[in-house]
Amino acid sequence: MLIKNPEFKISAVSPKQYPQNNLPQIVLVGKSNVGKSSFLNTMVNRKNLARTSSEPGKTRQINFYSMDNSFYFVDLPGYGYSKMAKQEQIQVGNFIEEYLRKSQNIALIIFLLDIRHAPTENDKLMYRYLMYCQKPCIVLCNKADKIAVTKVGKQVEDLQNHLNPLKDLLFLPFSSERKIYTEAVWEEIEKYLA
Ligand SMILES: Nc1nc2c(ncn2[C@@H]2O[C@H](COP(=O)(O)OP(=O)(O)OP(=O)(O)O)[C@@H](O)[C@H]2O)c(=O)[nH]1
Ligand SMILES: [Mg+2]
Repeated sequence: MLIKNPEFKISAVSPKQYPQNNLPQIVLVGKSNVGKSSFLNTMVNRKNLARTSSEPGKTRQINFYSMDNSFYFVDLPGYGYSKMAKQEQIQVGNFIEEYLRKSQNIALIIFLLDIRHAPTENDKLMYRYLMYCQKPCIVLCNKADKIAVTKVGKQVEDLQNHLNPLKDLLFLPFSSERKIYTEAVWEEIEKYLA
């Protein structure tokens, strides 16, 4: 899919700030620093639409980006950033939970993992929460450029065995650095927008 006009719309901290229309929302979920904001930039071919940082904890609110006024990408703050003040970690957790519970327009959740590491305790909690929410979900194993191309398939399989042994979710590799897996992800997204 070619997005002609990706636009930042609003940073929300409470449901009354969520866009008040029925456009579908594609939601980015994952631990801090896993590459959610970079994912968005990669998918729309922009360097700085969403702000990214090598320091975890860059995104602290719920950012809505309109894609040609036909759907939104929703960039959630990351969880599990241990250097963030406890109070703020709790607040971020509440934003995420409230959004997932209250938004009426979630078409697909894109759950990002780091391809190099086993899921963290927080990843497992998030996985269980997403299963409980029963919203459509796919899993991206990000930073695939950090491992040998020949190991990518096996690593994706291992992560799925670990988190989703029933194998009822789709797991795909991804890399914002290499930009070679974007087509497969767009194909999936398009299914959920149809
Ligand atoms: N090598 C590599 N680095 C990546 C990839 N995706 C993201 N990064 C880097 O990882 C760091 C974090 O990326 P962000 O996109 O800011 O991560 P985030 O998930 O939005 O983080 P929070 O906003 O803190 O939740 C940045 O330094 C990115 O350049 C990738 O696919 N490969
Ligand atoms: Mg971010």
